[in-house]
Amino acid sequence: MELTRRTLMAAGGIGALGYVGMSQPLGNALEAKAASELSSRDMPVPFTTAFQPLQRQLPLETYVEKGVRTELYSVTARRGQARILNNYLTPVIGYNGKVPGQYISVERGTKVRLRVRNGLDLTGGHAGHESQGFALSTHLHGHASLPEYDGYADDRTMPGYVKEYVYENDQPARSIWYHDHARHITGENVYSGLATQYHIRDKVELALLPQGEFDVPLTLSDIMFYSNGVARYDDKDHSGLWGDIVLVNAKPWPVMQVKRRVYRFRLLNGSVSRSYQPYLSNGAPVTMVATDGGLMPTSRQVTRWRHAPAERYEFLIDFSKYAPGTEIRLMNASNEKNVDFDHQQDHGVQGRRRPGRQDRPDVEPGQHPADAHLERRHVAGAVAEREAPLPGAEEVGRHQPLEHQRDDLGRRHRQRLQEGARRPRP
Ligand SMILES: [Cu+2]
Repeated sequence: MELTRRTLMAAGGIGALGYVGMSQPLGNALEAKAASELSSRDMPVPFTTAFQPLQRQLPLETYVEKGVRTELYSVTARRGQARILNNYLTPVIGYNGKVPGQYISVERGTKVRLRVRNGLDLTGGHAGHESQGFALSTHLHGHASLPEYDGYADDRTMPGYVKEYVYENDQPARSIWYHDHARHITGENVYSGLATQYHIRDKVELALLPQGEFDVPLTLSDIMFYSNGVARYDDKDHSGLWGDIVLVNAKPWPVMQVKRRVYRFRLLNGSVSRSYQPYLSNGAPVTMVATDGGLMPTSRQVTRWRHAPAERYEFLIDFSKYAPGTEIRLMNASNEKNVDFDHQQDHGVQGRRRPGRQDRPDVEPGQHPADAHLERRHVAGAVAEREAPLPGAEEVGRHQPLEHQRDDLGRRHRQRLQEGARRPRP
């Protein structure tokens, strides 16, 4: 169905409060375009797909372990299908087979045990690595992980095995994410769907920023398809991959309805190569409140920012000041080298309000952007080195078959660790 601009707007008004999507301005196209082979009938039409909120994963168990509150999570990396296009189900590989994956949200100081099972194939695998099967390694990007839980590219978990990662979450509130990190195939595994958000909460953030349904995780990615709806991976011999369809939470250029109040967005760029320069279509600034390192010392009004792969930004948009029915798009003014995009329509995040409802602004005290001056943080009490108990070296990173899992890694000994070893890896 061909939608004209006018009918698109009308269609968007049904149930939608906002449009979420990204756009590319016309520019000099690169020589080698990596484009979908979808027919125009199957090609997604911007602003016709409903926004899909990320679902939160709940812990299997919560208990106290040596005085520390601990949550146990378990995910299995396996094949599944995702409804990305209207006319096809796309095969994906996701945590629990889901794309987008469910995110984890944990309070600062709560320990997380994350069991990642490899439920993928013993044979087959990605192009060029068939003999290895689908190896996995999980990296919690932005977390100060101990080395044995950091997801080094060669710390592989093979099909049929599980590795339990232990995360202390001893950092101030921030939006981080976990994704596959296996050697040579990180890009392909992330592209296939093995990536999702992970939030550390704390009291400072709780007092300042919107929560619950007004705290919205957005994961950006780009993708291209074969004509049958199967995702196509073409990184031009590891030089990069630029899909011609931009997804937000695995939906192409979706539409999100918003209420007349302040929202908090946690925007992760989960694209393999593409960076973005987001800005709002009406020229208004967003109130930037957090970056990869968590809350900024003070909020900033920002009209445009550069957003590279793997980076996270948290920002507030106050929709209370707009009349019902207003559309605001999140646009992309990326640079020319990053434009390799065949569908140059005006794609964007739009905030649209349902006409005739919610006449009064719905802004809660302490959540208005003007109040969002955040606590200045000090690097006080940092020490050069510390002592930390570690599993015995022979146990570290050992993979345990599914049927032989043990909660206790066994003998422990004390080992001096340089504080620097606890820094998160990029
Ligand atoms: Cu990463």
